Amino acid sequence: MKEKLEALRTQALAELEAADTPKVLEEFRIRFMGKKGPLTELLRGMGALPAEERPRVGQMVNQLRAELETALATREEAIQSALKAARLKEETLDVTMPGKRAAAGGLHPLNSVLNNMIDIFQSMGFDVVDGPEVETDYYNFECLNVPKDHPARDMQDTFYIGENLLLRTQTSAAQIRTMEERKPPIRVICPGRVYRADEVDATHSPVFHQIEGLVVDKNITICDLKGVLEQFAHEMYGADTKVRFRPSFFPFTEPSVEVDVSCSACGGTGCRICKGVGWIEILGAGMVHPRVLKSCGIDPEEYSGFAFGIGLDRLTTTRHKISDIRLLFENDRRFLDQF
Ligand code: 2NM
Repeated sequence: MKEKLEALRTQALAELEAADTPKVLEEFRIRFMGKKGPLTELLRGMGALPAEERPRVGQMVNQLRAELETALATREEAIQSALKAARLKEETLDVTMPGKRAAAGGLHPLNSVLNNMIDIFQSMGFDVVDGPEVETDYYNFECLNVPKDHPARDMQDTFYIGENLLLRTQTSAAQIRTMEERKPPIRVICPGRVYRADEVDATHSPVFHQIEGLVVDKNITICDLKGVLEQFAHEMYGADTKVRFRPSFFPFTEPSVEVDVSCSACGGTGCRICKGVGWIEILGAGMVHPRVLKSCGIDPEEYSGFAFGIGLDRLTTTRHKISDIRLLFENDRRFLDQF
């Protein structure tokens, strides 16, 4: 009997030693200490023993049970503290690690060039005005002296939304409204998105950007136009940039001009960027047609004015050496992050 107990003790202690998870430990408890375990069985089998041996054997069994219970508790504690240590190690936070920096956004290249232009015109006393992108035929064409049969009004050039509604093809409408609302002197620029039903390629997009400007006052002449636009070109492209005015035609101005600057890439000798001519066209302008002034309630006998329109997109692509205008509209972070 004593040997049997001794063997049981050795086996139990060995199993306890090997137990390394709470689950294995619980299995051990049920198997050895439970109602169907060997200890209970031994006590139950004591009836077969001679009466004088029973107290001693009972004592030995109870002693073993007590010993195993202590060993079990000790083992349980050891397993729990090992688990806790492992968890603490895993959850360790190294507060000295460098942090992850949040990426700061930047201005879209169109906006940085636009801001640059706005600064230049504001320093010459221009206000910035705004207008809707959906316009009426009246504000987009009629009021600007664009005749009914003018090719610009063709469905193929203009996105019509309805009989009289369209996506503006220029920002002039905002200036017309300004003339209707304010008394001269007027000095405004109007930057914004405009739309034309162009075929899309590397240099054409159906949506692009314009800044149009307007000055109306007494005694405004083409000399004011030249002075303002030369100043703009010099601030935009550098003081030694040459500027030339070529006669042109627009229905809303008379006379009309187109303005070129000497190519900043080659200095005017001719290169790939200026297609060998040494000049780059940057804007169209002219003296506001008397009929346009009259349509807006301004007396052309008392006042005169000049207006201009500058394309923002080509200016941005040449300044940043961007090869394809479509890149400006795709909002690909790999492209935008370069600015
Ligand atoms: C251009 C060229 C010439 C222009 C005219 C007007 C308005 F509203 F005053 F009549 N705004 N902008 C104008 C004149 C625009 O773009 C190439």
